[in-house]
Amino acid sequence: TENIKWWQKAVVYQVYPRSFQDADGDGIGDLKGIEQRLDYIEKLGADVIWLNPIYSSPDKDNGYDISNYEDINVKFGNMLDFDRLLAKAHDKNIKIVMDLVVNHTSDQHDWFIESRSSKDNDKRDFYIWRDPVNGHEPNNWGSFFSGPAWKFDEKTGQYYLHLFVEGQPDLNWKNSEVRQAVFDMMNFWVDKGIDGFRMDVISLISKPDGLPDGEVPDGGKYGNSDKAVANGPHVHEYLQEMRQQVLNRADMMTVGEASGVDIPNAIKYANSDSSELNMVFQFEHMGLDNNPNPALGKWYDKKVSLISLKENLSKWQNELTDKAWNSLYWDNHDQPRAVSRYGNDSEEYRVISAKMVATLLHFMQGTPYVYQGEEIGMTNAYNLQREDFDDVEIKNAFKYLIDKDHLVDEDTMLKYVHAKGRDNARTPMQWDSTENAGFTTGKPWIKLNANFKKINVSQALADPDSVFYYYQKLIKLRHELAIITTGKYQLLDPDDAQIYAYRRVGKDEQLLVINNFTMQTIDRDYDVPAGAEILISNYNDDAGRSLRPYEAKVYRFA
Ligand code: ISL
Repeated sequence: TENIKWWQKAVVYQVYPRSFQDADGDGIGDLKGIEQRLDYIEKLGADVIWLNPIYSSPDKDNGYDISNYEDINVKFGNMLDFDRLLAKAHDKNIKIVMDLVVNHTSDQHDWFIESRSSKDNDKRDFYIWRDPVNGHEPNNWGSFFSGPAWKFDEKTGQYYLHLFVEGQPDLNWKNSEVRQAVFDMMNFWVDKGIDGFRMDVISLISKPDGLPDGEVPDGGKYGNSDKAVANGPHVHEYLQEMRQQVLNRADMMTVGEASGVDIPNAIKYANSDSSELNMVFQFEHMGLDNNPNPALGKWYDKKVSLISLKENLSKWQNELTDKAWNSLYWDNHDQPRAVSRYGNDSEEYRVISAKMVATLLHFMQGTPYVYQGEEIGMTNAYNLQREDFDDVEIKNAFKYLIDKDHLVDEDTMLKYVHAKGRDNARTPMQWDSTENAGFTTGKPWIKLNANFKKINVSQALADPDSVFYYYQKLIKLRHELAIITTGKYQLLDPDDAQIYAYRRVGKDEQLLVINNFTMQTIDRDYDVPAGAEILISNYNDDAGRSLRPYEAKVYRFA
């Protein structure tokens, strides 16, 4: 246990500033609002806050298009507000991890404004410019958010690459001046005393030589740029350089968002030899409930099969053991709500199944991430209609998949968006049952989930059986019991399609974690030794071998 790093025992709470708490009444969450709610995060027991981007941005992709890395988005406040938030969080022993978005900038960033001004500008090579090929795009890559990944720029007659929206041109990491500029900017934040970085799509920064076409999925129009670009030829080299020039300057926590990462690459990114990052967000379990038609990608509304989920999560647990470190997450600002996706958000089962889903994740090995509202069992926002959505991914999906490419009809698409759309996670935090859920006194930037009168923080804090207190207990257990950090993971019954059970095995004790994924009562015998203690459970009594709907329990024994 001596070798355990602080971030291996930590639980991270993700704050999406736009939707957390508005202090100035403009309908948009802000830094002062987060400061007002620090007591709440402290009460939950989280060690670290990860802040989604708060930098200057035209907000073409909610802050993931940054126009000035060293300034704060005016909607969120200013640098003094940030400094105060950081100091107040540190007073409470809460660390702050910043989002780092350096695969691309905004097209309004000075670097890009210069770069696009002429072919011989100093900054031309900061981005990825190519001549047209036979009058069209340089290759067949599609943008992550529908449509082509190239934009033609009239002024200089070349295309620039944007893996995300047009307003997010990709930086050219091959250029050492780009890397130096990014490292200098990171050091500006390190010098302020922040505690780490969550690195946006860091697996995509090194583009393959020659930018070869991607594979076009059946029925699709564009080549898969994710597969073509992920874990590119120099990515590990660049991250090692970053480690040397920036990350080693302080005791920080780093997590790379690693779209398209596989196990061998994860072992490099998150190796325990401290050469690159501490951990990555892998995406495989997020893709298990994709549409069987690859041209529709994530847009689908069927639940994941428990067997495939087990197989995948167990692979990550087992193969990283003693080599690298896992992050653990069910949801974030890009994913639907955990209880809606993996549990059951009906009135009858919401609370119990939210606790089950939490139990399953929080006893695994890795650093758990809790996305704002998950800890009170917030659900997907089924009341939002096509005209209510704000997210550019959803808007583009309607535009391309229905209106242009006719791959799906509008009603079906709306069902898919209610199941998978990013705005499910982005509706305002539900603090209480007053107007706008206590989020703002103004007009909220996005519609609230209609269920806020029932599902909110003030209700949760008043109810000892709430999802909130269950998360509080899970976090406390992780802090207290080393086995949750160090125990060896062992999956039980991989072919059981209803129950997800596993052990964590330590030197002189073990944990047995049992989760009923269904609304049926199911009988199972796990040979629990007499005298085993129940560490935590989402029912108030124990029915032994009989597992009730969404029952979760954890036994501890020698
Ligand atoms: O959101 C996704 C699927 O719905 C992902 O494909 C997502 O685009 C990918 O994980 C990258 O996400 C990150 O970078 C994007 C930004 O829009 C996301 O919010 C961010 O988490 C571009 O910066």
